Amino acid sequence: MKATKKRALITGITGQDGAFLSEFLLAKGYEVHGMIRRSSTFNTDRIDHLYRDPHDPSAQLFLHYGDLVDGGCLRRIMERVQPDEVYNLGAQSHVRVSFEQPEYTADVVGTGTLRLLEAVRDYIGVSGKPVRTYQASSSEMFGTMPPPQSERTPFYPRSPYAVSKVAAYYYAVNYREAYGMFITNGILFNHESPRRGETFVTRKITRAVGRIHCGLQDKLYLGNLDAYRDWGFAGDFVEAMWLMLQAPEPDDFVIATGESHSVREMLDHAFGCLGLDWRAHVEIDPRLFRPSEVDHLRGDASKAAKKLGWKVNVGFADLVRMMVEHDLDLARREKSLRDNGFKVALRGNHAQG
Ligand code: NAP
Ligand code: G4F
Repeated sequence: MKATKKRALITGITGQDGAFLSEFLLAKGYEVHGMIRRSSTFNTDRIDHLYRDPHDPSAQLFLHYGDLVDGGCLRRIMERVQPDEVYNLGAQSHVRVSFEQPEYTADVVGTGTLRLLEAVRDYIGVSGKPVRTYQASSSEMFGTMPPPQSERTPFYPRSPYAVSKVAAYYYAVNYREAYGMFITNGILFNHESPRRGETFVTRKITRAVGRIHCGLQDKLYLGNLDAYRDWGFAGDFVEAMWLMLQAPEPDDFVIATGESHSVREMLDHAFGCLGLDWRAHVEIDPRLFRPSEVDHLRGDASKAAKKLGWKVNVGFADLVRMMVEHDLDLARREKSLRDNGFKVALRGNHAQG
């Protein structure tokens, strides 16, 4: 390892944000280390284009097996990587799934953050290195509080996921105050991209649009169409994570576009991109409703604009178009496979996401 390069450790590197952040940090000249979970199928699709064999002298991305439920491995990874910056993005991040798996979600999202902070604290203790940590907090923590939500808005979480994120948020605040550690909470509102997991509503919709256009699918089953979200572009949001760790002091920042749209409006835009009418294809499946919903998220990111110089580059209409175009291309490739006799699985509805 070259001593001159800044070294970052990312948990959740195989997720949407992990992939964008890795690209961003590699472009800035960082040596990037990611923690990945052992899986029976490969789970590195989003970062495969960045990976080189570690024997290759030009390799700058290194992967380590680990899990936020395993404190021992977190300590070993800290000692092996000796990072300057830690980005804690790992999570069971699906709100509805958290109602099905509340204990597991709490273990990974809440206690997992505590385990990581303990590993960072101990590593700082032995090394004296002033490691900076980013905690992936969420606008879900605001729950029922009316928009616009800012750093001053109280939390009212509405799901096991959100409650666990609130716990993680306060672990981060407490470790910052108790031990003087540089830990920053990024309270990020929904951010999307063509790399978004296919059971989150935006991607579920744009995947369906592409497949409906190509004749691979006819129906799209959704839950609550009346929820409003502040949807931004993930590529813009990872820059904010990095900016937070370059600030002179640790703090908490809301990151959002300041504009919200309903799921219904998202349908209008996405189906409209290809001249389709969603009303002919969308059906409501009550199993996709949540036991308690978050009705309206719209963030006020003026503190991040002022203190970090962060701003939105990709607006809602461009984001939706980017995702539809990507998923149309994907559907065309699926169709070509199907036309040549291959079976194409329409995943996404397997477990009612
Ligand atoms: P994502 O695509 O669902 O990725 C989650 C990552 O966490 C994946 O790499 C996943 O690994 C990993 N992970 C899951 N369980 C883990 C465990 N037990 N130990 C270690 N890693 C584990 O999520 P994302 O959209 O990139 O979001 C990144 C972070 O920001 C998450 O903490 C999320 O809760 C938070 N957040 C997201 C948004 C948003 O709108 N995207 C907004 C606010 C906050 P596998 O690939 O192996 O599953
Ligand atoms: O896309 P969603 O699943 O995202 P949600 O619940 O807002 O959570 C995402 O953003 C959070 C930040 O605010 C992150 F912390 C979290 O990790 C995740 O990335 O659902 C958005 C809205 C909800 O109101 C949901 O009820 O869409 C509604 N919806 C309607 N039908 C649906 C569906 N959501 C999903 N996933 N699937 C549906 O069929």
